[in-house]
Amino acid sequence: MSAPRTATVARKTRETDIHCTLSLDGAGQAQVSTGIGFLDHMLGALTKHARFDLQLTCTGDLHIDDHHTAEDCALALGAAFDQALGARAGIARFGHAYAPLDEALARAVVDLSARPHAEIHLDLRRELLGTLACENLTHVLQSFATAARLTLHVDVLRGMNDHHKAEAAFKACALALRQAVARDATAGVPSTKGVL
Ligand SMILES: [Mn+2]
Repeated sequence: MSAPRTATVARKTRETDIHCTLSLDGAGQAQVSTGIGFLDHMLGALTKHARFDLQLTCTGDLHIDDHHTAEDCALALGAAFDQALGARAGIARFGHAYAPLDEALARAVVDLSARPHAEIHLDLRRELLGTLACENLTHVLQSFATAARLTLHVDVLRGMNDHHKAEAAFKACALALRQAVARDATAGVPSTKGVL
């Protein structure tokens, strides 16, 4: 039984002040307080279905808008994910999953490649979900992929309700990430290059 993979990141700028502790080997417990309710909801769903544990608090410049808070929380979470993974040895590396939420269906495909790349297609039609701009949901997933140094493709394949579509997308990401970080004792460093 290996030690739980955890990391803590503190990130402070003139725009946001964030404390984030992430365990990749958790029980799905989230204590998230970003000041943006819908973002809390999405990060809670991600944590729950990836079986991470996440404590994240942010004090951000929400008097301007939600952009800096949403982006910086994702960057802090991604940095914690990267640190918790360490050398990326002995893990599955790849994961893919579909998640439905009623009429909505989302697919996420992840490669813990150490090469940041995100293709995010959420097909959201509303301007806002709660106080979070829908464009910033895309930005959150892109920022997470960048800081976590992973390749992430997310497609909402169908759906009518934007809340459903967004939640299905984060659940699919969670399930794919859970697969990708899973320990695989036979994997070594799972790259023909010998390094990730
Ligand atoms: Mn930005």
